Amino acid sequence: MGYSGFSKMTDISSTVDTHYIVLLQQMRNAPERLAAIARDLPKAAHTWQSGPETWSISNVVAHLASTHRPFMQRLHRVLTEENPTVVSFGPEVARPEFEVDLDILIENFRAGREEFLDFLSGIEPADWNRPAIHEKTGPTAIELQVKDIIQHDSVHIDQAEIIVARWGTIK
Ligand code: NI
Repeated sequence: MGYSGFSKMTDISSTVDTHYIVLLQQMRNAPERLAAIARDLPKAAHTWQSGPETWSISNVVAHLASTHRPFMQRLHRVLTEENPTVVSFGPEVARPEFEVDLDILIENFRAGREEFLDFLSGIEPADWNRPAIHEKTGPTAIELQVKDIIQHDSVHIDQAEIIVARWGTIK
């Protein structure tokens, strides 16, 4: 799949502490994990929803891909402003797209994630502690935001696995 995590790890090891490399590697793994979940699914399953209000696996991947822009804008503010108050965003901002091929959605997620990782790899280790106030959850910092992204990935990867398991029971 053109995935070369170890060479990327070597690339950034000179500027980022090992601790942060582990976090960046977890972020880098997410598109690959979704690709693996989706790999053997027939096309009909890509947009299948278990109910009218639930997400398909395509919706999940599109949602994850669309979180990059608001997260990067937020982290750019934390880097350039002193303890800024940052606004909350949810699926209404990170909106799932429809009518886009799942393979393209996964590729968009991968490309956006690589761009995000390039951005994070350029941050000085000390800047990972830069503070901000999240309007809903309170004091935060770059490192905590990155951990939130990893947690958010994990929730939606679990969701994708459940969707695929349900598809398996109905077809
Ligand atoms: Ni979400």
